[in-house]
Amino acid sequence: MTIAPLSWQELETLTDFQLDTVNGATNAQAQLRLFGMTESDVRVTLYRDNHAWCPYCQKVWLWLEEKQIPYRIKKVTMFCYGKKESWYKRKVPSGMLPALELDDRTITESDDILLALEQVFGCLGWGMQDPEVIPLRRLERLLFRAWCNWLCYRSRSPKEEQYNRDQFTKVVAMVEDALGSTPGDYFLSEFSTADVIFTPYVERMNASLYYYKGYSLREENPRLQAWFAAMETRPTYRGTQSDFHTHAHDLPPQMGGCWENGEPQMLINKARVDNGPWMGLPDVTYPEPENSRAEALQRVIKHHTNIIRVNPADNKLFDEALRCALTHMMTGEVCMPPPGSDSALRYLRDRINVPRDMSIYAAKRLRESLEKTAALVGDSQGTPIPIHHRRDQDPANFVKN
Ligand SMILES: N[C@@H](CCC(=O)N[C@@H](CS)C(=O)NCC(=O)O)C(=O)O
Repeated sequence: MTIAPLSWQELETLTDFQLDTVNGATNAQAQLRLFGMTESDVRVTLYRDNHAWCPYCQKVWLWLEEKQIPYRIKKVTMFCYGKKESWYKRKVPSGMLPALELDDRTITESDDILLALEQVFGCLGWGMQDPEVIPLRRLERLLFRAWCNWLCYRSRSPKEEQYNRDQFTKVVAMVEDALGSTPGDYFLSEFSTADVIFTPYVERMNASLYYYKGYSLREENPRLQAWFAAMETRPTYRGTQSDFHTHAHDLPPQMGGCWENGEPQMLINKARVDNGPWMGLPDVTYPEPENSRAEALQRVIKHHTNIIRVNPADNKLFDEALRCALTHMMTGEVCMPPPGSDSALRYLRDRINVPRDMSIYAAKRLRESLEKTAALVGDSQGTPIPIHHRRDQDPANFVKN
């Protein structure tokens, strides 16, 4: 059966999704986090990037959420997707992120930020300078360099590609040993700073190597698999967690390029991350929450005017097509979009960002409905996602009118 698209007003009645950004679970939309305290308790401001793409910002963000330190969030544009705010350059002339204000001090460099926070608020389990944590911090940097060498430089031969892969998997074996050397699934016997330090890049390695190299970090390494699963039990991590699609396309401009190896498994993985099905990808394993569709719907309704305005298609055509995709997502019924709207629907499918726009399962459900709806009228793709910059995501274009 096919049905007519619901109006925006009708769609609104289908979601009761609500998020208390200030005192509720960790989320990417908050500008203030109080954890039940009051604004007068706030001593910290975190400056992080608009899109939650900056790994060093995620490290500080996760730490503050775990320690439940009340803080403000000010979002700043990264060079790769727009113009750095002049007020931020006056504060931090290099424009680098993250930065943190603690009382009247401005601190940059994520490690220095964590050290300063530890001095005032205490450590998160074992601290940055603990003899147990220092070798793990070194191991994380070793893993980071091996990942960069494999992903971010074009191999001149299959032999070199294999060498870089072997160098990376050798360090992964050391990470597996480190994880196995203490009881439990975390780096030390309890969750600690060490896990926070590993989180941002291990998440990006899992995504990028799956997509560009056909290598599934999480599935091929049992202790990392268990570590990811343990991390995903934490609402703090779930709130900062991104997905394969977001990272596969946010990393190239940040890293100066990510090189595909063209192997059969890589091509299969890439097609799946770009075109679906997104359910079942090894970017998340905790069960899907019941309200994932309601969350996606609420987020689109909130921003639909801008979403329609920035889409390259005619506004009226895309308004109807988008309502068709949302109607399908909420009712399961087929809702035929107007002819010629396939590329517009896929343009949006390719630009949903996790966790900036919504959480991981909500994004998967929305992508799925956009793709199914687009496929009813054609196979045209949206304007390709740029790889040298991401000015298609410039926040200046999304300012509320
Ligand atoms: N060592 C620094 C590295 C910070 C860093 O590289 N930040 C990048 C983003 S991930 C940045 O601010 N780049 C400038 C920009 O992209 O606008 C730290 O640990 O904080």
